[in-house]
Amino acid sequence: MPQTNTSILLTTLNARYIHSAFGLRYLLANLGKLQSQTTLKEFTIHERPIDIVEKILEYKPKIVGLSVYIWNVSEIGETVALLKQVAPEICIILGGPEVSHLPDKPEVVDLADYIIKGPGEISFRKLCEQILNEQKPLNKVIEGEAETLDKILSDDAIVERLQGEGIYIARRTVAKYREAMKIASSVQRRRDKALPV
Ligand code: B12
Repeated sequence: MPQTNTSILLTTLNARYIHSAFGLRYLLANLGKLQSQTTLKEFTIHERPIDIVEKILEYKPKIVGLSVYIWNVSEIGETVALLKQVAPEICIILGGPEVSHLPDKPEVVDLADYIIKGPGEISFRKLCEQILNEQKPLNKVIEGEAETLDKILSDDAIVERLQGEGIYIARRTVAKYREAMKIASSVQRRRDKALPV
């Protein structure tokens, strides 16, 4: 039975059932508080669009996020066209390499509500929060924000991030593992970065 509290459904059509979509898992891992109302469901390009749409509708999602790659672009186009016919109120967000290099855009882009180009981890969460809070952005194409690698997180910040995902651990536990991995404190790491090379 599909999970009933699914506001967001993350999905794609893999080329074979043995493949799994890593990109969707990255998005799910970065959804923070929205994770509990999100379901990840994968299909393959060998299933009929009508069957896929029927299964998607069973979740009653408000938002459907689809990963578009070269191997599924036409099947996703058929699926989205059908989904928009039967449930136009569902907000369709597309991402993935095949929709990241506009203006060389596939037809499915015209059917979708939003396109996130490039990395989706931060931008997908922000867009879902806006849509669910009835503050839909006006621009359809959103440039994906990249998580900067030079962002130095303190132990407290790591505790907070994990709490957002429902994992409760003490700051001293984070410190213990950080030290065991021979990673310096955030203060020291910031100092090291500030030093001229
Ligand atoms: C691992 C991998 C595979 C694996 C697994 C694929 C799978 N289904 O997961 C295997 C080996 C099976 C594979 C095979 C093929 N692959 Co491949 N593969 C990759 C590789 C190296 C990494 C993909 C990955 O996991 N990246 C990490 C994730 C996190 O990144 P991502 O998928 O791009 O997702 C991010 C964004 O795109 C975006 N995003 C993704 N989905 C969504 C959805 C929404 C709603 C939003 C908002 C954002 C979003 O956010 C994600 C996080 O930032 C990439 C190259 C690369 N460096 O990315 C090529 C790549 C995806 N493969 C490619 C190709 C062409 C193929 C093949 C067709 C090759 C062939 N000729 O056989 C086959 C067929 C795939 C299949 N499913 O049958 C191309 C796709 C080009 C395109 N325009 O779609 C890529 C980009 C390589 C390239 N530069 O040409 N591949």
